[in-house]
Amino acid sequence: MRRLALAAATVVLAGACAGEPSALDPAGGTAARLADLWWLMLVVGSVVWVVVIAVLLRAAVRGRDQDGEPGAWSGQPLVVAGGIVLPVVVLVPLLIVVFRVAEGLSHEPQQDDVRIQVVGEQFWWRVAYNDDAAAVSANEVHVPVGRPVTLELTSVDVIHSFWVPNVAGKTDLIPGETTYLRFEVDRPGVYRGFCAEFCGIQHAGMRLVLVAQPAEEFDDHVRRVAEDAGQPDSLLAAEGQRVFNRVGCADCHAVRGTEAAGVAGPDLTHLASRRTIGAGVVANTRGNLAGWVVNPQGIKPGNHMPPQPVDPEDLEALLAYLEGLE
Ligand code: HEC
Ligand SMILES: [Cu+2]
Repeated sequence: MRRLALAAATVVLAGACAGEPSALDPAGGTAARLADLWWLMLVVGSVVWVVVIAVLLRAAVRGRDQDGEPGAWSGQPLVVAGGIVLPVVVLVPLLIVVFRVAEGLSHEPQQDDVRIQVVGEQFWWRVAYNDDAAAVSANEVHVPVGRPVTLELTSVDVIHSFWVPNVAGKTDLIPGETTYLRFEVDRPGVYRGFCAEFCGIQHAGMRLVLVAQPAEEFDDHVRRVAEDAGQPDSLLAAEGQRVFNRVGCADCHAVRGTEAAGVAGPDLTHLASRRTIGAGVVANTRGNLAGWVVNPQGIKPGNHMPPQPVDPEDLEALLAYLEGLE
């Protein structure tokens, strides 16, 4: 009995974990409609379960009637009522509600939407604002609160799926095709997201951060993302820039406004202002950055950045440079 109580308490407590990311803690109308549908299904499913268990228990306790005669609740009437009428009465209204919710979640982009392009790559997200080749970032999607946003999603390798549970449902990113995810966020905040379709060894390490902020802040952000990198602000950082280009980082990474124009990896023009490195795997701190540059395979095994054998002095300079990419 105590064990049962403990198990029940655990389930109840776990249910109270409103900490994000959670599809049951909606940050906007789109997610709220999905959460409502989830609760409705839970309630209906629970009622059906309770009824079935009650009937089962009654049958188990009572057993067969003494006289061997079937009772009123048996045979064909029971099959018709319990097997056909009841499911139709329960499932058809539910189906209608599901269709109506799905219709309300139109994925078709509208004229005035904020448009953001997101490209899935093993194992990170390329992000661009307003179809602008300059306004490119990675692994962090900013959106304004209170305005409809359309994400234009595609992939360059395998199928990925974009999922920020507090904000909207999952949408696949499919090579050679564009899919749309339309949503609105009402509550400013930083929401965590994931790739929700197995895409390779680092699928679980393909995460992202969605930052919902007031419209002016969002506009500022997009303007800043579109800017070129500033000049290195110290001799050490300037040396770091030379190292960056010399040891081959520039073959895979772009720093706009410099000769580095690689496209195999995330754009690093404003790396220092991002919250994470390695697509949400670790926080963007000096220690993590150093660890990542020297041995990205140690932090995220199987990702597509090879280890970089950089001398300690060169690393010092490289870090000064990277940390200056605000
Ligand atoms: C062969 C291509 C390649 C080379 C060379 C390379 N990188 Fe990368 N880099 C990548 C890829 C791919 C990723 C994305 C890995 C992931 O998250 O799955 C990445 C990720 C990063 C990130 C994290 C970015 C973010 O926003 O998450 C940093 C920082 C970085 N690289 C710095 C460097 C530096 C500095 C060098 C040179 C010492 C370098 N890289 C060399 C391909 C490369
Ligand atoms: Cu993926």
